[in-house]
Amino acid sequence: MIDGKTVLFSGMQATGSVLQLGNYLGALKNWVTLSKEYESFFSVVDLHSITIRQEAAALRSGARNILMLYIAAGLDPEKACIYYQSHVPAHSELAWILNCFTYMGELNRMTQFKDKSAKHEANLNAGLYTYPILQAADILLYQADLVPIGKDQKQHIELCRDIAQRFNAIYGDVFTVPEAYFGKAGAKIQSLQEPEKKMSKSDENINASIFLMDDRDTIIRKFKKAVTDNFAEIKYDPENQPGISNLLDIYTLFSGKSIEETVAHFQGGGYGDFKLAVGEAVADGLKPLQERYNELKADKEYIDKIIKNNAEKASYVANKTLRKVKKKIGFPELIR
Ligand code: ATP
Ligand code: LTN
Repeated sequence: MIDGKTVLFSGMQATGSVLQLGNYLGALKNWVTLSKEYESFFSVVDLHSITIRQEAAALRSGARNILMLYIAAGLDPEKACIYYQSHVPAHSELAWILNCFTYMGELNRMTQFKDKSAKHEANLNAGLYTYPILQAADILLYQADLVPIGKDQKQHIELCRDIAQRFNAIYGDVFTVPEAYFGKAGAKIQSLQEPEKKMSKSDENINASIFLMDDRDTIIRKFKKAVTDNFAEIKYDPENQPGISNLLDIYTLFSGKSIEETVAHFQGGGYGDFKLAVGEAVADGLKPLQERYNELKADKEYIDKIIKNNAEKASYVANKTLRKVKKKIGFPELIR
């Protein structure tokens, strides 16, 4: 809570230059809805991105693209504070402090670390390991009540809650203990090529993910190629038919129809027709976002102004929490 207002915080990594459909359906779409009701902070978490090696120019342009996609998806940057994590040094400072309130046993249990370290064996850096502590700092700095995310981030929010509660137990009520928020559907969109694993920006197989700026033909082609099964029945059964069930999830999120209605509608038809319908629904659904993005891209001055103003707004709130934390811990006060 800040000044009696419920606070929302979330972020996405600037890995790659564009978001994928799971980022949108699992997180961004819910941010847009929730931000109308809450005091909101949405960060492009570029400090998190460097846990995987990034090329400088690509990181810089990718981070800006993602910030513009937040706005193109419908967030109002005058209301919601959209900013770069690296513009607010308080994130790194609080992360260090929370490092000293987190146990290695807790970090050892993090499944994202296990997955990412298997993928990046040649660069097993300490940042990858302590990544969830920086994430906890992000959330706690803004006294967030609610963190809208996809299912894969559940464990990180639980750790954040444990760290907050541990700190509060020692120093009093310093941090709001946040809750995770998952949408009713879309919290886990699967890869189109390996439907037993989640869709991800950094998948090497470009056919596995729909990127938000893919053009209509590309979207339809990727859905046509989507891996399904041999049952020849359109049925919602994520356990046995993960590919078809994923397509049903995606279709319902764009068409507004229920799973039952959709299954009834496509019953008896082939997978080909259904895949084409999903592709068309997604292409139509992403069109307004794509148009808005292209407009924003042309308006450098407007985006620069947002970046500047929001870095100040975020810093103000974050520094307030950081000062309180430092005082409680017993660091000597600044003499002015
Ligand atoms: P990377 O491939 O670099 O790990 P990512 O695509 O997995 O990236 P993140 O930046 O880690 O995306 O996640 C941003 C937000 O999107 C988080 O809230 C995360 O839970 C959500 N998210 C990511 N992938 C999916 C998915 N497949 N389904 C639903 N939500 C997702
Ligand atoms: N780890 C998250 C990104 C992230 C985040 C956050 C999400 C960093 N800090 C704070 C919510 C709140 C991910 O999606 N990989």
